[in-house]
Amino acid sequence: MIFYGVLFTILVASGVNIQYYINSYVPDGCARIHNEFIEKQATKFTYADVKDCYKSFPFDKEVASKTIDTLTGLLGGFYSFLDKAKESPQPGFDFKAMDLIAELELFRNKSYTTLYDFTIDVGHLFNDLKDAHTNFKSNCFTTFAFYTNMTFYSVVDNGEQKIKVFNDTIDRSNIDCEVTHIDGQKAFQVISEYAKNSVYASRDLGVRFNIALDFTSTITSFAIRYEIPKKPDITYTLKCNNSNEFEVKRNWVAFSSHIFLNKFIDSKSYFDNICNPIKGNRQFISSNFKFQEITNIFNSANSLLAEQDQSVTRIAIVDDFIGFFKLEDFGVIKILTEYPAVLSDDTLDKVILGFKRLANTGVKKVVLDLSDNLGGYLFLILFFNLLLFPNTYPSFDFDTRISEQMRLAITEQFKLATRNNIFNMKVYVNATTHANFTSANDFFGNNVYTRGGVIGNYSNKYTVMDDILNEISQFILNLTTPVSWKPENYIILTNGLCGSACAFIAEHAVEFNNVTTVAVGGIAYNTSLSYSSFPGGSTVNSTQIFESLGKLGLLSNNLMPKPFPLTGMSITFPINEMYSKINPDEILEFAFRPAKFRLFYDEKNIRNISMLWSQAAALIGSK
Ligand SMILES: *[C@@H]1O[C@H](CO)[C@@H](O)[C@H](O)[C@H]1NC(C)=O
Ligand SMILES: *[C@@H]1O[C@H](CO)[C@@H](O)[C@H](O)[C@H]1NC(C)=O
Ligand SMILES: *[C@@H]1O[C@H](CO)[C@@H](O)[C@H](O)[C@H]1NC(C)=O
Ligand SMILES: *[C@@H]1O[C@H](CO)[C@@H](O)[C@H](O)[C@H]1NC(C)=O
Ligand SMILES: *[C@@H]1O[C@H](CO)[C@@H](O)[C@H](O)[C@H]1NC(C)=O
Ligand SMILES: *[C@@H]1O[C@H](CO)[C@@H](O)[C@H](O)[C@H]1NC(C)=O
Ligand SMILES: *[C@@H]1O[C@H](CO)[C@@H](O)[C@H](O)[C@H]1NC(C)=O
Ligand SMILES: *[C@@H]1O[C@H](CO)[C@@H](O)[C@H](O)[C@H]1NC(C)=O
Ligand SMILES: *[C@@H]1O[C@H](CO)[C@@H](O)[C@H](O)[C@H]1NC(C)=O
Ligand SMILES: *[C@@H]1O[C@H](CO)[C@@H](O)[C@H](O)[C@H]1NC(C)=O
Ligand SMILES: *[C@@H]1O[C@H](CO)[C@@H](O)[C@H](O)[C@H]1NC(C)=O
Ligand SMILES: CC(=O)N[C@H]1CO[C@H](CO)[C@@H](O)[C@@H]1O
Repeated sequence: MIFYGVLFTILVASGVNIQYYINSYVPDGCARIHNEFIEKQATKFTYADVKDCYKSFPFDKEVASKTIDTLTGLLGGFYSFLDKAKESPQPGFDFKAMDLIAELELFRNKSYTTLYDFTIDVGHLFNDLKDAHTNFKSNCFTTFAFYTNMTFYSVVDNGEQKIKVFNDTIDRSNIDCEVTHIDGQKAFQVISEYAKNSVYASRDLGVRFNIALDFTSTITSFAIRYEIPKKPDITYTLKCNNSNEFEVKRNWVAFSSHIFLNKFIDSKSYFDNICNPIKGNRQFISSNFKFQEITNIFNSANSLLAEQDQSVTRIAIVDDFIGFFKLEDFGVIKILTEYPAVLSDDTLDKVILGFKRLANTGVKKVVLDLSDNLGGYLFLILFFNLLLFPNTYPSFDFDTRISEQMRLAITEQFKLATRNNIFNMKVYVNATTHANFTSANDFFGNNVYTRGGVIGNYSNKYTVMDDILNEISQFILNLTTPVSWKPENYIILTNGLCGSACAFIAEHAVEFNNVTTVAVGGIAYNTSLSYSSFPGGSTVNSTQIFESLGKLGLLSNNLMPKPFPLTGMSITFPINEMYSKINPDEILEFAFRPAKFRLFYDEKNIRNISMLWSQAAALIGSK
């Protein structure tokens, strides 16, 4: 099969460079890190070392100004939600409605001491949108992660929400103790504020609260961070076994891996090789990998079950992708990602075999666990939607905001038909007629909508080509008869961190098939919690945009943005919008969709996922 490369995901990448090594001493933070690395093979460093290294690059007004030019050019030209993001949130959502370009313009007059301060401040502006897809990053400041060797969870105890210690690799007797205070403030308050201000991967604050405590995902959490914490240490007040409270003071320790540590000897080489590497000399390493290197925690279907759990039968596992389990009288399908390392006919065969084996056990109820899932290929969305619900159409409708720049790029791509171009709209068809787009104007149409007070042009609605759907359906039919479960036999279980492609699958199950949903965790005093986040649209990064424009000969066109002043900088964002089926004028990214049912974590189900699965399965068929 041809695997359709459109991405619905948030893969954050960072740049590294070729190894080079000169034995000289420079008294700066980056050099101290290098020396520790060489002399002691250290991969853990002090707060002060990393802070001094990161803050060794002075603010440069010229770099800042060019960065703002590139950002406003890219967003103005290609960001699908530029105007939509100016509208205030629907009830249930919490984000800053803003004119992103106007806000960026304000940075031109701001002054900073260091490049770090500028970069982080601009990053925070993007984060205020609370959209995991829309990000500004510099590789310069993602080399280290900060950690205090403690992770947390939250329970609701007699109506009171508490924070507890999930794991403490320094003193295991602290595990399960209540954290009453963090730096003297109520722990629940501190985590909630962190979720509100610093977590950005959901527009739902309750989901952000879950993410703040999440230690399996690659997204910044309270316990594991990429930004320099405000101070070098943190004090937790613990209360264990109803005994007296006591304080544990921990230093933030900064972790990195050999891959990055081999790239520099001092701040100059750090800058040249990580912040601004020479083009062509860049390799990308996903932060997934980085995170695994740092904490050795990873998400694999095999490691979901803490120990050999007698209550669970493993039916089939396609590792790092999907697991099939049977418990009591129900089945569990755990999808970890739609971005498996290998996507081939063989992988899909194995997935289909898992479905078949689970069906053959005779289970009549299925929990579809989509927690901690950050998305992946459009191809796999279609595959899962056709496999699970062969009787409904597998896709939503899309459209694109047609700026002058977008119009030019799509028009040129129609003429030149270059390969692997993000402006290639011939992979889609008219959503009404399912006819191919034969010209750019066919695609553009003449829809005019007012969003955030701005009148804008939007393309005809489009969807996926029937040929692609038929091929996937045929592939499935070649291997199996349609699964026998009906939509009412499923329940979707998530912690709300079911993003992008995952959100697409969940929203499709709900909107097209009435599948019921249950969300776990969140903030207890809020009655509702989203089952998915950032459905967005397909996402691209700035590198892809510049490469695609390059193929069209548009890089030096006056309308188009100029590259970032530092090659380590990049942004990602969605380039199209996805519409609800039930409310055809509603953009899913901005639609608050709470789960029908709600569960909370407790001291047991936080460590024993099969208990959570049983709680979810018990809701199948209930009102
Ligand atoms: C941009 O996206 C491409 C394709 O997914 C990926 O290979 C590349 O690493 C990304 N680059 C950055 C800077 O994120
Ligand atoms: C920046 O400052 C200049 C001069 O002080 C002023 O004219 C301009 O309007 C300011 N720009 C913004 C975006 O605030
Ligand atoms: C706590 O962390 C240690 C060290 O990484 C690990 O061996 C142990 O399994 C973890 N405990 C729990 C309950 O996750
Ligand atoms: C803290 O955690 C890191 C990463 O898991 C580990 O390498 C280190 O040994 C831990 N420190 C202590 C003192 O246990
Ligand atoms: C709390 O009790 C458990 C067992 O009851 C024990 O293992 C643990 O060390 C105790 N924690 C503290 C801090 O006393
Ligand atoms: C998890 O909970 C189930 C159901 O209560 C129980 O049968 C099983 O033994 C538990 N597993 C572990 C590893 O504690
Ligand atoms: C595509 O669909 C729109 C309605 O969404 C319709 O107005 C338009 O004429 C169609 N274009 C073609 C080429 O079929
Ligand atoms: C539409 O385009 C695809 C490939 O771009 C082609 O395979 C298909 O035959 C076309 N369909 C029609 C009806 O022209
Ligand atoms: C919308 O498209 C029309 C026709 O191409 C053009 O004249 C107009 O300026 C566009 N409006 C906006 C807001 O881009
Ligand atoms: C399905 O099977 C038929 C007959 O074996 C084969 O020709 C066709 O290529 C297969 N289709 C897919 C999509 O695998
Ligand atoms: C879903 O449920 C609603 C109301 O309960 C009903 O109107 C609708 O037809 C159902 N849709 C499907 C696809 O079953
Ligand atoms: C869904 C919902 O009710 N969300 C609310 C949860 O609480 C915060 C803060 O009180 C509100 O901002 C949310 O709207």
